Amino acid sequence: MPDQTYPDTNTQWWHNSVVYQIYPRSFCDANGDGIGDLTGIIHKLDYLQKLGIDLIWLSPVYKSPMDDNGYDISDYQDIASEFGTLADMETLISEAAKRNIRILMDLVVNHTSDEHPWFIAARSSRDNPYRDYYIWRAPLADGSPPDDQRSFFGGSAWEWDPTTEAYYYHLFSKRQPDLNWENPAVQQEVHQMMNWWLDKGIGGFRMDVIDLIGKQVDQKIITNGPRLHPLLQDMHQASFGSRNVLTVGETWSATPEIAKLYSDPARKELSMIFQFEHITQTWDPVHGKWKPRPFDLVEFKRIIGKWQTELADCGWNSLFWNNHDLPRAVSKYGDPGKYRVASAKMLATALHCLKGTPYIYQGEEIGMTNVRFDSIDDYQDIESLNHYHERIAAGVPHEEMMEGIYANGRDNARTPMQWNHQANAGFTTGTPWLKLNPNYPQINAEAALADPDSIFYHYQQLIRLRKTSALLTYGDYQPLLEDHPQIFAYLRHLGEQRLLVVNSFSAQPIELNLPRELNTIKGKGIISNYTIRHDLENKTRLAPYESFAIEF
Ligand code: TEU
Ligand code: CA
Repeated sequence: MPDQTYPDTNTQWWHNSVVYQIYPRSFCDANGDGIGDLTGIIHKLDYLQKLGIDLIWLSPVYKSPMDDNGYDISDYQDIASEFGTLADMETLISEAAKRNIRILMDLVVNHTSDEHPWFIAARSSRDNPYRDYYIWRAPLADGSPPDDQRSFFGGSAWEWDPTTEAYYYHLFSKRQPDLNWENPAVQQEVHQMMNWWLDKGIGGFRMDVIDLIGKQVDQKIITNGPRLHPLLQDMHQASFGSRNVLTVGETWSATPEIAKLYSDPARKELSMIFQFEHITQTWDPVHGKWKPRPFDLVEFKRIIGKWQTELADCGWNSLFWNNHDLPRAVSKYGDPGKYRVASAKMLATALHCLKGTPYIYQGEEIGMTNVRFDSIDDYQDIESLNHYHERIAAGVPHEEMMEGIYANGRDNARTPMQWNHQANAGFTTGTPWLKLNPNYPQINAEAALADPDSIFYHYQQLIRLRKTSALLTYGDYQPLLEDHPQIFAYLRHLGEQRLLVVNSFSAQPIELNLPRELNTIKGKGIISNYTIRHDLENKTRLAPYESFAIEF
């Protein structure tokens, strides 16, 4: 048998990279105004280097009125004053590079802010040259909006502009008007802007709601519109295609078939996408995230297994439990209480041993948890607030809506990063823009760094393994115990090498009944959240949230 370590075609530098997402507003505040900033991030680069990550996905830091915390951009080529200056951004890029860390910029081009000069010009008169940068439609005869399309943040997707007597289209807040991607001038502006950032030495882009840019508004085709893939191919060709960077699209609507369209290298579109099937399976089919369904591990395994298998030979997976829009992984899928540490490590192993590029969301590496503020006034997220008011007005009881926000509200992920046990967790010396999770005296980075058994060092170990193991990067995925409601187990194969990965999602000890030939394996344990196992003999009982991987 030939020694088949690395498949020799289509290997990319980002195949064994690990990405860390920073939500700048909540990461580290260096100047005491209560808002995280670029200097704060620079101060924490040594921490990230210690963790071992390769890239930082930086949520937007561009100039913005902050209607949606920076996902509403008024100047793509400048930095919001609360985050710092362009010079700070250049320092961040170069200081990160010294530590072998690259920066992924968040590319938010489905929409701009209503304060972007393009939109200010566009709304000034119907014949302004920028008019066609956005999507305008006449009212119906009775003055009402052209159709019944809804914004993701609640209310109509159409906003009346009294000056020019027309409606403009916005899939998010009315302060986030959608760009008209059918206009070649818009495409060129975006390509130029991307090249301007690429020339600064960034490592690539995370592309916000990129599956929306091919939309056909009048036909109500919003996701996966007919122009989507041609637009991405044009973008590839006109900007990042020659730069050897990582690109990842946020695509809530992707199926594995669609994911291959984006990430088949031969098609010259993106490196990979974020798919959300495993996320939306925990949402209510009608009421969405505000009416959570219990987590179903069997369904989850079916979904993840499908993605692993379908993209095995074509395309590439991204792997994530959470981000700035989603609840904290340990609260959603593990146990934020008694077994917080064990379950956070288990979740890390379960994800990081899959095939794909793993993404860690800030605070995940220390097991930060969801938050429950008593008053709706303590929440800041525009999505939670808009939907709260809309649904309360429609008769939903306050308590019911709060349960939805506790489970899935975006501020769960946005409470400030917990650095130490001191005032405001060391996040700021001022008044934080969003209240902290009161558990920071127990859960913080300083405590994690001081404890060799912490979740932090478990992540560090997983990241190191990915750097050295071709099996982890390229091995095939084979599911085990597919119908087991509490165990997520699988094999990875590469040539003669195999990896067995076992993860218990149970707070009780449970029996592990693997196929008989696996019970007798002898190998090398590479990671565990209890005592390391090199074999299974006489030890088929799993401790609460036990998780391990054995190479054999
Ligand atoms: O998110 C896209 C998006 O669709 C989310 O708003 C999602 O609908 C919601 O959180 C889940 O119900 C991206 C960004 O990640 C998000 O932060 C922005 O608010 C949004 O786009 C608009 O730019
Ligand atoms: Ca600040």
